[in-house]
Amino acid sequence: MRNKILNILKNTESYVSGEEMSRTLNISRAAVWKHIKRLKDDGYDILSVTNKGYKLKSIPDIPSSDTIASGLNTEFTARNIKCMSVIDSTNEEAKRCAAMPDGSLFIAEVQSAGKGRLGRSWESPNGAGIWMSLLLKPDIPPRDISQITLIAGMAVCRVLGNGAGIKWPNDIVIGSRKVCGILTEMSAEIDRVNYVVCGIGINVNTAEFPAELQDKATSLFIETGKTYNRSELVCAIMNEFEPLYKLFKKEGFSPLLEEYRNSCITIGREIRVIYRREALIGKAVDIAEDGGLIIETENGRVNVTSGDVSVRGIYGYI
Ligand code: BT5
Repeated sequence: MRNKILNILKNTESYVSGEEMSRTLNISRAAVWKHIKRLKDDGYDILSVTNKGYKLKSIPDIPSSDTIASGLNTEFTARNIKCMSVIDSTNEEAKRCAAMPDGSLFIAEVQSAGKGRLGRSWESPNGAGIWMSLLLKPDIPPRDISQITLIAGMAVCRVLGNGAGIKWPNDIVIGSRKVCGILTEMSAEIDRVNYVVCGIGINVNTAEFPAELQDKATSLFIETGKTYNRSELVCAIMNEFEPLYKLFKKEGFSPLLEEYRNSCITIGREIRVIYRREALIGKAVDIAEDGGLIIETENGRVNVTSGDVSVRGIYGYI
């Protein structure tokens, strides 16, 4: 019921009366008032004016199930949300809760042991960013799972808009600095996926990074001078992710290739990549049908399906 009230308030520019809401939702005016009071207690700034009714002024920045759910238009993505104030890593929590339904979302205000790839750590300061993980149970072969990272990147990139680009496979960058990292993990048998956890970390309102990250990392706040409502961003990303993911499950990565190529800043650049324990140097020329990065090297073209890529001119690689 709270979500329904919130939806009405969000979708009404001016005031909406208690009477109108009680009629629409078929509950008493006292019940409407109680829900409004609870929303206010949770940090929603709601104006109440006699003879006019209620008007939503702002929603709290701390992502909660309510603030996220009220803006979703998904079928199953983020329909179950676990919001936490502190956790080691939302990816770890999603794994511990792997019995929860497909599409469950885990989100935390702060991570005490945020993880990057290959045992690296992910700086996740309190309240400054979006630290979240999606639990997914796709019926696709394990070899295609890495493409979920690409899809999550596309969803984030669409929401962040012009200026943001994807550094293949898992970084979103603005200019030459990283604003978002994605870590996809899975539990699988040889030919069957049990579950996938797609972790997304976005620096949103971070004002300053530790010295070792200052040249490599950026935030939306640093780039634009504005602060952003994290719940709204989470919603928007979930709403973009689901149709991309559904299409991918049905038809594979090919229908998404064109958009991925257009968003990928790696193409056309000199790169260095460690692939199958070998260092390859060359020029990234395209994205393959399977989402791999095609590199033109001295010895011909190579399709790299996973790897740690350094792009000349980005994060200090010169
Ligand atoms: C990644 O790894 O970029 C994946 C990051 C995934 C983070 C999310 S947050 C929610 C979920 N729960 C988790 O525990 N993780 C996921 P990688 O490509 O390995 O990049 C890691 C490197 O990025 C580090 O070694 C640092 O150099 C740099 N780094 C660390 N924290 C950063 C930050 N907040 N912003 C930008 N760069 C950062």
